[in-house]
Amino acid sequence: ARDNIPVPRGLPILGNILDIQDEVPIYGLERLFDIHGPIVNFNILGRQRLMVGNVALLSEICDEKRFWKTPSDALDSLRDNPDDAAGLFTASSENEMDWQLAHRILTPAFGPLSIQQMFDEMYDISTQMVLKFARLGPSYRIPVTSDFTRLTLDTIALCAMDHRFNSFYQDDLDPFVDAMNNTLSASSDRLKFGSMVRKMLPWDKSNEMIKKDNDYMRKVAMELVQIRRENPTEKRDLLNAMINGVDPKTGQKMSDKLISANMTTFLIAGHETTSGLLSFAFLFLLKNPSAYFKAQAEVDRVIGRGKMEPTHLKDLKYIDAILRETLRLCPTAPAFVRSIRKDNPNDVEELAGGKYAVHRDDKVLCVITKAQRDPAVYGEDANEFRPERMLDENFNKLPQHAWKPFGTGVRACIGRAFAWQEAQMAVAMLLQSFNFRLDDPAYEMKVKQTLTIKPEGFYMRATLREGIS
Ligand code: MNH
Repeated sequence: ARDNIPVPRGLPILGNILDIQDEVPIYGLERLFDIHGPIVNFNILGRQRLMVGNVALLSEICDEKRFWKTPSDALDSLRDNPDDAAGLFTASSENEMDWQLAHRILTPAFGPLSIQQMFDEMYDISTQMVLKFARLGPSYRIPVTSDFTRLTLDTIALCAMDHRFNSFYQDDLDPFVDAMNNTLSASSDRLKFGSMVRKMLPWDKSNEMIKKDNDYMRKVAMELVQIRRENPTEKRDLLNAMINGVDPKTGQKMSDKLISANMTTFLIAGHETTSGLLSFAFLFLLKNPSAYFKAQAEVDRVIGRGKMEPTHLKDLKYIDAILRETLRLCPTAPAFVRSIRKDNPNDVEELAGGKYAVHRDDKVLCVITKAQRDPAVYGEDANEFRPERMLDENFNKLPQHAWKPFGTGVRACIGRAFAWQEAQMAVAMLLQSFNFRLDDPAYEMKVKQTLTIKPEGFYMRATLREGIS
């Protein structure tokens, strides 16, 4: 069964490195699917990897009885120092201490009720963005991903730990963002030939720099924990949930190291992907005027000219569909990795009724940029932006594992409801106040990948709508 999985011919030692070279690493992988089909066994510097790129195979790999998440090599540079605790995102699935404990304490803190209570703080930051666009006016060339990064970073920091980065009042993004971007680019560069060679050179400094950046981020997070310990508050934010939370199963609390590891995780995982989602969503809207007008009409009908309230969120059905369709075509976290569960007694798991085999040591890359364009599920127009297919009545009929931008199973995104509310609010509040247009009408989507993906070189202009002041 293993022989049925295509193995693209590669070079000695280097393997398939050259096959996947692309400015956007994920495109390199997609090319291999186009040549070899929905499952490929490729090799990078002697390390074998399987990858799947259609819904049928993805659904099997998402089976929680047989497989589970395994942190990918690409996350190595993000991984916490070995003597530190691991954040939820990078912890291995059998890590009883770090993942299980933090997961049990944090799950209610990310539940629907807690997220609703964050409405006012999210509104505060969104308003800062609206005021910025209004005051700078149509002559301001909005650097879309930077301004959405200001929004999402400030929002997670305020909601998670009552900290204000005040990014909308500064030209340069916070040094924390620089440190984070450096480690994210370094992770994604691991697939690039040039950087692989560079890393082997004795004078290479990249590992030292990653360590420096990681240490800086950890230091910022540790300070925030200490400040809170010295100045306790009643605020119901994530930091207090971690400091005061008691694990219902073991009665244990989270250590400061574990709290700060997760604080860093939230700051990173909590803004990069959502900012990419909003950027792609606005690009799709500006490229698809009929979707744009429907979304604006929905905002006018549901919210009107007054202040947005929490009760409006559930009625923004078309905006939900836009966000879902955006994450289908441009899942900002484009892949995840799974392997056979440790407690699964089978050393081989068969796929497609015995046609293929996954072995105990295999890591399987689930490439959702590809699977979420599977014509068998989404039809011949799978590559087109068509929010209607994501309206509730259609979305609820999709196969269970056809749409996985938030990952799957117990290791799925804990921040999904948070990200959703934040994105709904940003889209609604912006469409309520402004008419947008592309700065350069000829701009075509160019993707930049630093582990996550976002559009590059995308600028827009905002004009206040009539009757808004
Ligand atoms: Mn998030 C896990 C995508 C927003 C915090 N997130 C994941 C995974 C995906 C993902 C995919 C699973 C990765 C894997 O299997 O290896 N996350 C997103 C997307 C958005 C997003 C597309 C926004 C859009 N995530 C957020 C926000 C937060 C957050 C906002 C925090 C406030 N995500 C996490 C954490 C995990 C995670 C923490 C790890 C959960 C776990 O393993 O238990």
